[in-house]
Amino acid sequence: MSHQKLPTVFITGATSGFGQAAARKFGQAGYQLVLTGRRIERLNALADELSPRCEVHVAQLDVRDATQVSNVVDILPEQFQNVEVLVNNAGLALGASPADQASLDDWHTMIDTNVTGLVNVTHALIPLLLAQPKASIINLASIASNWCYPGAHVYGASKAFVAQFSRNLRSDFAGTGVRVTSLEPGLSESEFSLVRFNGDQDKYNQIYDNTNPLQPEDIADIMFWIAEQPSHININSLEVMPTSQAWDNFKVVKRK
Ligand code: NDP
Ligand code: 8X3
Repeated sequence: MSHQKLPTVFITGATSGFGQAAARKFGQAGYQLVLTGRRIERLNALADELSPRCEVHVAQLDVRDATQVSNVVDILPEQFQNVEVLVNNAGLALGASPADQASLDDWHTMIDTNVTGLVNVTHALIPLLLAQPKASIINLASIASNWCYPGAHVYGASKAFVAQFSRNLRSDFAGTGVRVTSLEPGLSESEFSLVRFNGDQDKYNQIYDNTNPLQPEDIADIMFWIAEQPSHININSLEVMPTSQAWDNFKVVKRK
């Protein structure tokens, strides 16, 4: 099959959840894909699935490692250098226990991935994005960027960084073709909650059972809609929850 050469979408964390669904959504529309993540066998399987429809380049990548990130970008085949969409999606939460019971290693891993990793990838790809007449950076923040809940401590703070970084990038890129969006989903069903609770399937079930959560395909559809906006439109931030999720009262703790 001959492919019409469309722009490239660079996706971090394409091995699962939102990133994998985004690969399918953009790939089915014919975009070229650069699929990255640490689990290379999953990337290869996804490339096999999608390559009849689009051109795919896979690269094993741990976003925490700035050298790896710049190597992957430096050796991108020429055909994939027209990066028009960056989906900065790789990320994780580890644990949800109160701060005094949290692991410092987990805190560092969340900051290294959600903050440093996202910054590493963004910095490496800015030159390619700026070279396009129209481009989009879609950063996966969270409702936890905007709202507090017990046990969110470093995860929520790392996503608040993503939201504010997105706004600040907008300031710097005003007047260029590069748009930036902070995408802020709420409860969504993916391996996210298995990772968060160290593979505990019972906790995973408790979180999602009877909630009708967002699905990765819902988020991928939204990413695609953001990227496909006419070039004069920038979606600054987009917060989305399942209908079954909403805010609750502030708590007031009575003196004993
Ligand atoms: P998943 O756990 O399904 O996917 C996470 C992806 O991130 C995987 O592909 C994983 O790939 C990748 N990843 C994790 N660490 C690294 C790393 N160090 N280097 C490279 N890739 C990494 O979760 P979701 O799809 O649900 O989450 C995607 C993003 O959306 C995350 O940033 C998450 O915080 C955010 N989010 C999730 C919500 C939810 O409720 N699910 C809601 C709001 C935001 P691999 O392990 O192969 O490297
Ligand atoms: C993931 C959504 O509500 O678990 O970012 O923080 S939440």
